[in-house]
Amino acid sequence: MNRIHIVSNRLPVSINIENDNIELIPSVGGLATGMRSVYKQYNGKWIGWPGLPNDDLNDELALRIEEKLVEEDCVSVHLSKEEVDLYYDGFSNRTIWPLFHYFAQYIDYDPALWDAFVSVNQKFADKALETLEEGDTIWIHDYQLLLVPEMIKSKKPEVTVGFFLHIPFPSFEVFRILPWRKELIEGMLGADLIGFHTFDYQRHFCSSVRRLMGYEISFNEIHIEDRIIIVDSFPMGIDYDKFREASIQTFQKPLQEKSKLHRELEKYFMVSPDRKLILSIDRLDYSKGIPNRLRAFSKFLEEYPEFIGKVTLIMLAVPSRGTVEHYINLKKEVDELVGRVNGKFGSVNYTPVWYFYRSLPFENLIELYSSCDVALVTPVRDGMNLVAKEYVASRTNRTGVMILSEMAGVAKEMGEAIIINPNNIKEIADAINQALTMPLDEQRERMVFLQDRIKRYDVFKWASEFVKSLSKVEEIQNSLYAKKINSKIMESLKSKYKASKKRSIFLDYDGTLTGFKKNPNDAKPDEELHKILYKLEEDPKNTVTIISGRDRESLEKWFEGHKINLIVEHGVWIKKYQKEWKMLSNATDTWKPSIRPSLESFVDRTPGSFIEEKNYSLVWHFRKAEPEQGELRANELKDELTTMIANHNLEILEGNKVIEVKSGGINKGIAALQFLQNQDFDFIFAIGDDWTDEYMFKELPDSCHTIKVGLKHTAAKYKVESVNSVRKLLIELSE
Ligand code: GDG
Repeated sequence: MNRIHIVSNRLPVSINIENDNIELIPSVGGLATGMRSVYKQYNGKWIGWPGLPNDDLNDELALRIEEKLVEEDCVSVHLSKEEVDLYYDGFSNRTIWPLFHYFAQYIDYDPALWDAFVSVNQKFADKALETLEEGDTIWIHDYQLLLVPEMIKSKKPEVTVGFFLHIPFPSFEVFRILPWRKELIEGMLGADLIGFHTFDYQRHFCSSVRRLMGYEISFNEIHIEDRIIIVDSFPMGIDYDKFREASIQTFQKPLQEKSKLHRELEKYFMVSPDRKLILSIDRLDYSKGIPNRLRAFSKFLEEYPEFIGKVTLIMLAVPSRGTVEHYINLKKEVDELVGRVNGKFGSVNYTPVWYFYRSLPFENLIELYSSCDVALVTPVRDGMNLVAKEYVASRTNRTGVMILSEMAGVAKEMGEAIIINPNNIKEIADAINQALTMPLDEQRERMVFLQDRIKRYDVFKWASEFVKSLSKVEEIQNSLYAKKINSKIMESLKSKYKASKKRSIFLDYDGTLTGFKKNPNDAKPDEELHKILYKLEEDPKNTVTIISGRDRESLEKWFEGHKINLIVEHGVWIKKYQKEWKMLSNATDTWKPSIRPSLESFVDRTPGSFIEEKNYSLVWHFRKAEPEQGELRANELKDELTTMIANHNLEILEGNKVIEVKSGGINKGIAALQFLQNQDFDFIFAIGDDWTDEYMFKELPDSCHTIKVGLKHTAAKYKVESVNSVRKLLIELSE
């Protein structure tokens, strides 16, 4: 694999300017650690905002900062104060953040924020585009940059694009609230690989893609006109060894080297050996469930008074987004709750909650992790939650109990924790009691499992798994493109076309000559298509045949005046130019009364679906049905029909959002062969998009030019991407 670049809102360094001296301080967060290993190893650049609005810098200073960043292989995206305000504090944190964390009541719908989000995303994309070279791969991170994948893909389709979302992806019922929902999905779909922390987020995303865009999704592949996108889950890990080693060192430090906090913690335990500490660490964010945690702790002291005076909750709340109203209110609420618990249960010698509203150095964090008996992690929504993993990694003596919200992504990997519903105060209170009274053996048993898993799938493994999948996606794309018609193939096709004297041209209709419509009767040929076909037909060497699953009536009406043959109902009927309709097979319709009631019951149970009746087939259409229900019912119907058709000579065809039951013994392949019988065509061309056309591709002799529309696996010789490419190809041939 060639270079891999990273794009994220912030660069992995912060800039400190003191006495005109510029210092770059590397970030120690999980993302920075994991990604540093990737972009360094693959000689890439990291594109992001350096964290200082450019209004604060004069030109000379800005230039010197830039030089420093270049040394670190960082490319900075410059943002003004106003841009940061509208794009970051604004649309990212006032609109997307509450929406994706199910806080619909907090969403800001201001269109000015959206406009800024689009233009700043474009700035990131432009910087990335300047950096990208042929063969490069790019990995974009998180909810601030949801539009960047498409902005890159549309300009440089050959670049492999990865995207990872660090926060939850909400259910469609919540996501649909947003006026710009479609734009966000389109933005993300610019990526070739889209990663989430959990399968649930992945499934919610796929559901939104299905419902908003109508794209076909099979397993974890999204099929769009000319591309396949892989969606998968990659639960992010931590730098396990760093936490473990730091924890070991903490215990080995001589007294005089211990921090003030550490000495305080040791003093706390010295008063009485049965004293216990509970730890809570988060950014002060409404998604983290801090008020409920305090309520639950209060309830615990109320219900289990024997612990009053013996248990302290250490609560570290790191200031965050302090200018946003909901965060200001949250801070007030938390302050009040802490005051209330301490007022109610505290005494001269006992403070139930030690509350720190600040960020602490890493060393202190480790001291807290390794000294506290219980970790209380109770977010109401959390993409992953790395604090839970860091606590586990720091428990070098393998004791300690984790109480964990089922709403955190990390709960999926931590079955050995005590799992709670963060809105159930009583349940959390009981869980605290269970944790504090858990025998050491049981603690160790649980901790061993937790540690093994988190050690194995650490942040480096997470990053390398994503990178591995990126190169796999690249391979899949390459194999899909392998048969794509390029200029060389086109030239050869054209010269064979020119050199030939008698040509047969088979054209499928829906999905080939024209796109799919919600209502099949709306798919009439447009002006452009008429012109293309007239041009083909006017060449006396050409015999043009539309070969389709449609019924006789619409095609006959639509192509009146064309010098064209029609083969319809998948080969049951044929109408040669200026001749009458003739049956190609001995199809019957006597079976219809026994099959129709079954289809009707599916129509009744599946709003939006309907039956189309052809002479020798019945078709159940579900394009207009709710997509997931449609797919589900289609599978049910296929099952049901399979047992029903046993006594009739019938076939079930699965087309694009349709299930068709038809008289057996005929298909497009057999029909095309019958048509060609006893004729001496020296150029046979067949083009179609779905698997009913595959019969044609398989049955026609090897010398024929068979072409699949779309990138799926096929028996055809070549592929083109879309209806548009079909039209271009026909125009080029006939010229
Ligand atoms: C987002 C998603 C997802 C905290 N206080 C201090 C401090 N921290 C460090 C922790 C941990 C990190 O901050 C917090 O990470 P989380 O994962 O818990 O939460 P978010 O910041 O909301 O992160 C989240 C994550 O992205 C990764 O994908 O897990 O769901 O919301 O590493 O150690 N570090 C120091 N002092 C502190 O006071 N030094």
